[in-house]
Amino acid sequence: MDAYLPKPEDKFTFGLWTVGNPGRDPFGEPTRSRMDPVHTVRKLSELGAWGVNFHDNDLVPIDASTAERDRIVADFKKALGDHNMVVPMATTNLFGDPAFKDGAFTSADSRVRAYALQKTMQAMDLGAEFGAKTYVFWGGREGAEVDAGGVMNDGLKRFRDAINFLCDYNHDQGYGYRFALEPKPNEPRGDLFLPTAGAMLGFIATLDQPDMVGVNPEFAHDTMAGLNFAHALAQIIDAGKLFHVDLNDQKMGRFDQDLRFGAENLKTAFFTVKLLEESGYDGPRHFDAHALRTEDEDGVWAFAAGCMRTYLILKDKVARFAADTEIQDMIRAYTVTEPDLDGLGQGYSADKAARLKSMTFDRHALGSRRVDLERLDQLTVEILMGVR
Ligand code: GCO
Ligand code: MN
Ligand code: MN
Repeated sequence: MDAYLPKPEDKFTFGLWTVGNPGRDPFGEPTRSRMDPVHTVRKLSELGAWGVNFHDNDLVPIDASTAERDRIVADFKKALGDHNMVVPMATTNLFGDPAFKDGAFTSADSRVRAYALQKTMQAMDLGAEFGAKTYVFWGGREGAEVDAGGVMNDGLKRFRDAINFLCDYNHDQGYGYRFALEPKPNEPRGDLFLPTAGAMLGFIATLDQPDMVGVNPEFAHDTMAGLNFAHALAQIIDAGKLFHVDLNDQKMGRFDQDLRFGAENLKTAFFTVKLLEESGYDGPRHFDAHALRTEDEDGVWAFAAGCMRTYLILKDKVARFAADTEIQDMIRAYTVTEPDLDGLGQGYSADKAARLKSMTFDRHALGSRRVDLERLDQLTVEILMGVR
Protein backbone atom coordinates (compact mmCIF):
# COMPACT_ATOMS: atom_id res chain seq x y z
CA MET A 1 0.00 0.00 0.00
CA ASP A 2 1.44 3.36 -1.07
CA ALA A 3 1.73 5.56 2.03
CA TYR A 4 1.62 8.71 -0.07
CA LEU A 5 -1.65 8.04 -1.85
CA PRO A 6 -4.00 11.02 -1.33
CA LYS A 7 -7.34 10.39 0.36
CA PRO A 8 -10.41 12.65 0.75
CA GLU A 9 -9.58 13.17 4.44
CA ASP A 10 -6.36 14.90 3.40
CA LYS A 11 -8.66 17.68 2.10
CA PHE A 12 -6.78 18.36 -1.12
CA THR A 13 -8.55 20.71 -3.51
CA PHE A 14 -7.83 22.18 -6.93
CA GLY A 15 -9.48 25.03 -8.79
CA LEU A 16 -11.16 24.35 -12.13
CA TRP A 17 -8.80 27.07 -13.39
CA THR A 18 -5.69 25.23 -12.17
CA VAL A 19 -5.84 21.84 -13.85
CA GLY A 20 -7.92 23.54 -16.56
CA ASN A 21 -5.15 26.05 -17.34
CA PRO A 22 -4.71 25.88 -21.14
CA GLY A 23 -1.05 26.94 -21.14
CA ARG A 24 -1.53 30.45 -22.49
CA ASP A 25 1.15 33.00 -21.58
CA PRO A 26 1.87 36.60 -22.61
CA PHE A 27 4.01 35.32 -25.49
CA GLY A 28 2.09 32.34 -26.74
CA GLU A 29 -1.25 30.80 -27.51
CA PRO A 30 -2.80 27.94 -25.50
CA THR A 31 -1.04 24.58 -25.81
CA ARG A 32 -3.96 22.57 -24.37
CA SER A 33 -7.66 22.59 -25.09
CA ARG A 34 -10.35 23.69 -22.64
CA MET A 35 -11.14 21.05 -20.02
CA ASP A 36 -14.75 20.15 -19.32
CA PRO A 37 -15.60 20.72 -15.61
CA VAL A 38 -17.42 17.37 -15.37
CA HIS A 39 -14.32 15.57 -16.70
CA THR A 40 -12.15 17.53 -14.26
CA VAL A 41 -14.26 16.38 -11.29
CA ARG A 42 -13.98 12.75 -12.33
CA LYS A 43 -10.22 12.86 -12.88
CA LEU A 44 -9.51 14.73 -9.64
CA SER A 45 -11.60 12.33 -7.63
CA GLU A 46 -9.77 9.35 -9.19
CA LEU A 47 -6.51 10.94 -8.06
CA GLY A 48 -7.75 11.19 -4.46
CA ALA A 49 -8.64 14.89 -4.22
CA TRP A 50 -11.41 15.94 -1.84
CA GLY A 51 -12.86 18.89 -3.67
CA VAL A 52 -12.84 21.40 -6.44
CA ASN A 53 -13.22 25.18 -6.38
CA PHE A 54 -14.23 27.64 -9.07
CA HIS A 55 -14.55 31.23 -10.18
CA ASP A 56 -18.09 31.95 -11.37
CA ASN A 57 -16.94 31.97 -15.01
CA ASP A 58 -14.82 28.81 -14.76
CA LEU A 59 -18.13 27.02 -14.49
CA VAL A 60 -20.66 29.31 -16.15
CA PRO A 61 -19.41 31.40 -19.13
CA ILE A 62 -19.89 35.14 -18.57
CA ASP A 63 -22.39 35.36 -21.44
CA ALA A 64 -24.38 32.19 -20.68
CA SER A 65 -28.17 32.38 -20.81
CA THR A 66 -30.21 31.38 -17.75
CA ALA A 67 -31.10 28.07 -19.39
CA GLU A 68 -27.43 27.33 -20.14
CA ARG A 69 -26.46 28.26 -16.60
CA ASP A 70 -29.06 25.91 -15.14
CA ARG A 71 -27.95 23.03 -17.35
CA ILE A 72 -24.27 23.53 -16.51
CA VAL A 73 -25.04 23.75 -12.80
CA ALA A 74 -27.17 20.60 -12.89
CA ASP A 75 -24.49 18.60 -14.78
CA PHE A 76 -21.78 19.76 -12.42
CA LYS A 77 -23.85 18.92 -9.33
CA LYS A 78 -24.46 15.45 -10.68
CA ALA A 79 -20.73 14.94 -11.34
CA LEU A 80 -19.89 16.04 -7.79
CA GLY A 81 -22.44 13.61 -6.37
CA ASP A 82 -21.31 10.74 -8.62
CA HIS A 83 -17.68 11.19 -7.59
CA ASN A 84 -18.11 12.22 -3.96
CA MET A 85 -16.46 15.58 -4.45
CA VAL A 86 -17.23 18.81 -2.57
CA VAL A 87 -16.93 22.52 -3.39
CA PRO A 88 -15.48 24.06 -0.23
CA MET A 89 -14.55 27.42 -1.79
CA ALA A 90 -15.90 29.72 -4.45
CA THR A 91 -14.71 33.03 -5.86
CA THR A 92 -15.43 35.65 -8.51
CA ASN A 93 -13.55 36.40 -11.69
CA LEU A 94 -13.11 40.17 -11.38
CA PHE A 95 -10.04 40.34 -13.60
CA GLY A 96 -10.64 38.68 -17.00
CA ASP A 97 -13.27 40.90 -18.58
CA PRO A 98 -12.09 44.23 -20.07
CA ALA A 99 -14.72 45.96 -17.90
CA PHE A 100 -12.28 45.38 -15.03
CA LYS A 101 -9.19 46.64 -16.85
CA ASP A 102 -8.63 49.38 -14.24
CA GLY A 103 -9.93 47.60 -11.15
CA ALA A 104 -13.22 46.13 -9.94
CA PHE A 105 -14.12 47.11 -6.35
CA THR A 106 -11.40 49.77 -6.44
CA SER A 107 -12.15 51.16 -9.91
CA ALA A 108 -12.40 54.94 -10.18
CA ASP A 109 -15.64 54.36 -12.14
CA SER A 110 -18.66 53.84 -9.91
CA ARG A 111 -20.42 51.90 -12.71
CA VAL A 112 -17.63 49.32 -12.68
CA ARG A 113 -17.77 49.12 -8.88
CA ALA A 114 -21.52 48.51 -8.98
CA TYR A 115 -21.11 45.82 -11.67
CA ALA A 116 -18.38 44.16 -9.57
CA LEU A 117 -20.71 44.04 -6.56
CA GLN A 118 -23.53 42.62 -8.68
CA LYS A 119 -21.25 39.97 -10.22
CA THR A 120 -19.90 38.99 -6.80
CA MET A 121 -23.35 38.64 -5.25
CA GLN A 122 -24.40 36.40 -8.14
CA ALA A 123 -21.22 34.36 -7.75
CA MET A 124 -21.84 34.06 -4.00
CA ASP A 125 -25.33 32.76 -4.80
CA LEU A 126 -23.75 30.21 -7.16
CA GLY A 127 -21.13 29.08 -4.60
CA ALA A 128 -23.81 28.74 -1.93
CA GLU A 129 -25.82 26.45 -4.24
CA PHE A 130 -22.84 24.08 -4.06
CA GLY A 131 -22.41 24.42 -0.29
CA ALA A 132 -19.18 26.43 -0.41
CA LYS A 133 -18.28 27.84 3.00
CA THR A 134 -15.21 29.90 2.11
CA TYR A 135 -15.38 32.81 -0.28
CA VAL A 136 -12.05 34.01 -1.65
CA PHE A 137 -11.33 37.56 -2.79
CA TRP A 138 -8.26 37.92 -4.94
CA GLY A 139 -8.06 41.45 -6.28
CA GLY A 140 -6.48 40.59 -9.60
CA ARG A 141 -7.02 44.04 -11.10
CA GLU A 142 -7.18 45.95 -7.82
CA GLY A 143 -4.03 47.95 -8.22
CA ALA A 144 -2.32 50.49 -10.41
CA GLU A 145 0.49 51.36 -12.76
CA VAL A 146 -0.20 55.09 -12.48
CA ASP A 147 -0.68 56.71 -9.09
CA ALA A 148 -1.71 60.14 -10.31
CA GLY A 149 -5.43 59.44 -10.82
CA GLY A 150 -6.66 60.52 -7.41
CA VAL A 151 -5.78 60.28 -3.76
CA MET A 152 -3.53 57.25 -3.27
CA ASN A 153 -5.75 55.65 -0.65
CA ASP A 154 -9.02 56.01 -2.62
CA GLY A 155 -8.67 52.39 -3.71
CA LEU A 156 -8.44 51.14 -0.14
CA LYS A 157 -11.55 53.05 0.90
CA ARG A 158 -13.49 51.63 -2.05
CA PHE A 159 -12.27 48.11 -1.34
CA ARG A 160 -13.37 48.49 2.29
CA ASP A 161 -16.84 49.66 1.22
CA ALA A 162 -17.19 46.62 -1.06
CA ILE A 163 -16.12 44.05 1.53
CA ASN A 164 -18.34 45.66 4.18
CA PHE A 165 -21.30 45.56 1.76
CA LEU A 166 -20.69 41.91 0.88
CA CYS A 167 -20.29 40.89 4.53
CA ASP A 168 -23.79 42.26 5.10
CA TYR A 169 -25.07 40.46 2.00
CA ASN A 170 -23.54 37.21 3.30
CA HIS A 171 -25.25 37.74 6.64
CA ASP A 172 -28.57 38.73 5.06
CA GLN A 173 -28.69 35.63 2.86
CA GLY A 174 -27.60 33.35 5.72
CA TYR A 175 -24.84 31.88 3.56
CA GLY A 176 -22.40 31.52 6.44
CA TYR A 177 -19.38 32.21 4.25
CA ARG A 178 -16.04 33.07 5.76
CA PHE A 179 -14.29 35.58 3.50
CA ALA A 180 -10.62 34.95 2.73
CA LEU A 181 -8.71 37.90 1.22
CA GLU A 182 -5.71 36.93 -0.89
CA PRO A 183 -2.70 39.25 -1.02
CA LYS A 184 -0.35 39.40 -4.01
CA PRO A 185 2.41 41.95 -4.62
CA ASN A 186 2.03 42.40 -8.41
CA GLU A 187 0.76 40.72 -11.60
CA PRO A 188 -1.31 41.42 -13.49
CA ARG A 189 -1.11 45.06 -12.27
CA GLY A 190 2.24 46.75 -11.79
CA ASP A 191 1.36 47.18 -8.12
CA LEU A 192 -1.53 45.41 -6.47
CA PHE A 193 -3.19 46.97 -3.44
CA LEU A 194 -2.69 45.14 -0.11
CA PRO A 195 0.42 43.27 -1.34
CA THR A 196 1.31 41.17 1.70
CA ALA A 197 -0.24 39.15 4.50
CA GLY A 198 0.61 41.87 6.99
CA ALA A 199 -1.08 44.50 4.83
CA MET A 200 -4.18 42.31 4.61
CA LEU A 201 -4.29 41.72 8.37
CA GLY A 202 -4.03 45.46 8.98
CA PHE A 203 -6.86 46.11 6.50
CA ILE A 204 -9.14 43.44 8.00
CA ALA A 205 -8.98 45.20 11.37
CA THR A 206 -10.61 48.27 9.73
CA LEU A 207 -13.71 46.39 8.49
CA ASP A 208 -17.20 46.53 10.00
CA GLN A 209 -17.28 42.77 10.62
CA PRO A 210 -13.63 41.76 11.01
CA ASP A 211 -14.53 38.34 12.44
CA MET A 212 -16.10 37.29 9.14
CA VAL A 213 -12.89 37.99 7.24
CA GLY A 214 -9.51 36.23 7.17
CA VAL A 215 -6.64 35.63 4.79
CA ASN A 216 -5.94 33.25 1.90
CA PRO A 217 -2.13 33.37 1.63
CA GLU A 218 -0.34 31.91 -1.38
CA PHE A 219 3.12 30.39 -1.39
CA ALA A 220 4.12 31.95 -4.72
CA HIS A 221 2.91 35.44 -3.89
CA ASP A 222 5.26 35.94 -0.94
CA THR A 223 8.07 34.19 -2.79
CA MET A 224 7.73 36.51 -5.82
CA ALA A 225 8.31 39.42 -3.44
CA GLY A 226 11.37 37.78 -1.91
CA LEU A 227 9.54 37.08 1.34
CA ASN A 228 9.43 33.87 3.35
CA PHE A 229 5.99 32.27 2.89
CA ALA A 230 6.25 30.19 6.07
CA HIS A 231 6.78 33.37 8.10
CA ALA A 232 3.71 35.00 6.52
CA LEU A 233 1.71 31.86 7.26
CA ALA A 234 2.88 31.87 10.88
CA GLN A 235 1.73 35.46 11.33
CA ILE A 236 -1.68 34.70 9.87
CA ILE A 237 -2.06 31.67 12.13
CA ASP A 238 -0.99 33.79 15.11
CA ALA A 239 -3.75 36.26 14.26
CA GLY A 240 -6.33 33.44 14.02
CA LYS A 241 -6.95 34.43 10.39
CA LEU A 242 -5.95 31.40 8.34
CA PHE A 243 -9.26 30.81 6.50
CA HIS A 244 -7.82 29.13 3.39
CA VAL A 245 -4.42 28.49 1.80
CA ASP A 246 -3.09 28.44 -1.78
CA LEU A 247 -0.16 26.05 -2.21
CA ASN A 248 2.19 26.14 -5.19
CA ASP A 249 5.81 27.13 -5.83
CA GLN A 250 7.86 29.81 -7.46
CA LYS A 251 11.40 31.05 -8.02
CA MET A 252 12.08 34.26 -6.16
CA GLY A 253 11.92 37.47 -8.19
CA ARG A 254 10.42 35.87 -11.30
CA PHE A 255 7.12 36.32 -13.09
CA ASP A 256 4.15 34.50 -11.56
CA GLN A 257 5.09 30.86 -12.22
CA ASP A 258 2.44 28.87 -10.29
CA LEU A 259 4.68 25.82 -10.17
CA ARG A 260 3.77 22.42 -8.75
CA PHE A 261 3.90 22.44 -4.92
CA GLY A 262 7.44 21.65 -3.76
CA ALA A 263 8.97 22.07 -7.22
CA GLU A 264 11.46 24.76 -6.15
CA ASN A 265 11.67 25.58 -2.43
CA LEU A 266 11.52 22.29 -0.58
CA LYS A 267 12.67 23.63 2.79
CA THR A 268 10.04 26.39 2.88
CA ALA A 269 7.48 23.86 1.65
CA PHE A 270 8.48 21.60 4.56
CA PHE A 271 7.96 24.40 7.10
CA THR A 272 4.69 25.30 5.40
CA VAL A 273 3.38 21.76 5.82
CA LYS A 274 4.74 21.67 9.39
CA LEU A 275 2.80 24.83 10.28
CA LEU A 276 -0.39 23.63 8.62
CA GLU A 277 -0.23 20.21 10.24
CA GLU A 278 0.81 21.35 13.71
CA SER A 279 -1.37 24.47 14.01
CA GLY A 280 -4.68 22.63 13.99
CA TYR A 281 -5.66 24.16 10.63
CA ASP A 282 -8.37 21.86 9.32
CA GLY A 283 -9.40 23.64 6.13
CA PRO A 284 -8.68 22.70 2.54
CA ARG A 285 -5.14 22.24 1.26
CA HIS A 286 -5.77 23.99 -2.01
CA PHE A 287 -3.31 23.86 -4.90
CA ASP A 288 -3.40 27.09 -6.89
CA ALA A 289 -0.90 26.13 -9.57
CA HIS A 290 -0.85 24.76 -13.07
CA ALA A 291 1.07 22.34 -15.23
CA LEU A 292 3.94 23.67 -17.32
CA ARG A 293 2.99 25.01 -20.73
CA THR A 294 4.97 22.16 -22.28
CA GLU A 295 2.50 19.54 -21.00
CA ASP A 296 -0.44 17.73 -22.55
CA GLU A 297 -3.36 16.43 -20.47
CA ASP A 298 -1.32 13.52 -19.07
CA GLY A 299 1.18 16.08 -17.84
CA VAL A 300 -1.64 17.95 -16.14
CA TRP A 301 -2.61 14.89 -14.10
CA ALA A 302 1.05 14.17 -13.31
CA PHE A 303 1.24 17.74 -12.04
CA ALA A 304 -1.90 17.36 -9.88
CA ALA A 305 -0.81 14.00 -8.45
CA GLY A 306 2.65 15.47 -7.79
CA CYS A 307 1.28 18.37 -5.71
CA MET A 308 -0.61 15.99 -3.40
CA ARG A 309 2.14 13.37 -3.22
CA THR A 310 4.77 15.97 -2.31
CA TYR A 311 2.50 17.35 0.41
CA LEU A 312 2.06 13.86 1.91
CA ILE A 313 5.79 13.11 1.71
CA LEU A 314 6.52 16.39 3.49
CA LYS A 315 3.87 15.55 6.08
CA ASP A 316 5.75 12.31 6.71
CA LYS A 317 8.99 14.32 7.02
CA VAL A 318 7.27 16.56 9.58
CA ALA A 319 6.44 13.48 11.66
CA ARG A 320 10.03 12.23 11.35
CA PHE A 321 11.32 15.62 12.46
CA ALA A 322 9.05 15.51 15.52
CA ALA A 323 10.11 11.94 16.37
CA ASP A 324 13.84 12.50 15.85
CA THR A 325 15.29 12.54 19.36
CA GLU A 326 18.53 14.21 18.36
CA ILE A 327 16.66 17.04 16.67
CA GLN A 328 14.23 17.42 19.54
CA ASP A 329 17.09 17.46 22.09
CA MET A 330 18.76 20.20 20.06
CA ILE A 331 15.56 22.25 19.96
CA ARG A 332 15.25 21.88 23.73
CA ALA A 333 18.83 23.03 24.17
CA TYR A 334 18.24 25.93 21.76
CA THR A 335 15.32 27.22 23.80
CA VAL A 336 16.67 28.60 27.08
CA THR A 337 13.90 29.00 29.60
CA GLU A 338 14.37 30.60 32.97
CA PRO A 339 10.88 30.67 34.48
CA ASP A 340 11.63 33.61 36.79
CA LEU A 341 12.86 35.76 33.93
CA ASP A 342 10.02 34.76 31.60
CA GLY A 343 7.52 35.67 34.32
CA LEU A 344 9.10 39.08 34.63
CA GLY A 345 8.62 39.86 30.95
CA GLN A 346 5.00 38.74 30.76
CA GLY A 347 2.45 41.19 32.15
CA TYR A 348 3.71 44.55 33.21
CA SER A 349 3.83 45.82 36.80
CA ALA A 350 5.83 48.69 38.26
CA ASP A 351 7.50 46.19 40.58
CA LYS A 352 8.58 43.95 37.67
CA ALA A 353 9.94 46.97 35.82
CA ALA A 354 11.94 47.99 38.88
CA ARG A 355 13.30 44.46 39.39
CA LEU A 356 14.35 44.18 35.73
CA LYS A 357 16.08 47.53 35.90
CA SER A 358 18.04 46.51 38.99
CA MET A 359 19.33 43.20 37.54
CA THR A 360 22.83 42.61 36.31
CA PHE A 361 23.25 40.69 33.04
CA ASP A 362 26.48 39.12 31.87
CA ARG A 363 26.44 40.40 28.28
CA HIS A 364 29.58 38.52 27.39
CA ALA A 365 28.17 35.20 28.55
CA LEU A 366 24.98 35.87 26.54
CA GLY A 367 27.03 36.73 23.49
CA SER A 368 29.12 33.60 23.71
CA ARG A 369 26.31 31.10 24.20
CA ARG A 370 26.46 28.14 21.85
CA VAL A 371 23.39 28.22 19.62
CA ASP A 372 24.18 25.28 17.32
CA LEU A 373 21.86 26.17 14.43
CA GLU A 374 24.25 24.91 11.75
CA ARG A 375 23.89 21.34 13.01
CA LEU A 376 20.13 21.69 13.50
CA ASP A 377 19.68 22.95 9.95
CA GLN A 378 21.89 20.19 8.54
CA LEU A 379 19.75 17.59 10.32
CA THR A 380 16.63 19.21 8.85
CA VAL A 381 18.17 19.03 5.38
CA GLU A 382 19.11 15.40 5.98
CA ILE A 383 15.49 14.62 6.88
CA LEU A 384 14.46 16.23 3.60
CA MET A 385 17.12 14.32 1.66
CA GLY A 386 15.81 11.06 3.07
CA VAL A 387 18.82 9.87 5.03
CA ARG A 388 17.24 10.25 8.50
C1 GCO B 1 -3.30 34.43 -9.16
C2 GCO B 1 -4.18 34.14 -7.98
C3 GCO B 1 -5.47 33.48 -8.36
C4 GCO B 1 -6.47 33.41 -7.22
C5 GCO B 1 -7.78 32.91 -7.70
C6 GCO B 1 -8.74 32.59 -6.61
O1 GCO B 1 -2.12 34.67 -8.93
O2 GCO B 1 -3.78 34.43 -10.30
O3 GCO B 1 -3.45 33.35 -7.10
O4 GCO B 1 -5.21 32.21 -8.86
O5 GCO B 1 -6.01 32.61 -6.18
O6 GCO B 1 -8.33 33.90 -8.53
O7 GCO B 1 -9.27 33.71 -6.11
MN1 MN C 1 -1.32 33.25 -7.61
MN1 MN D 1 -4.08 32.16 -5.49
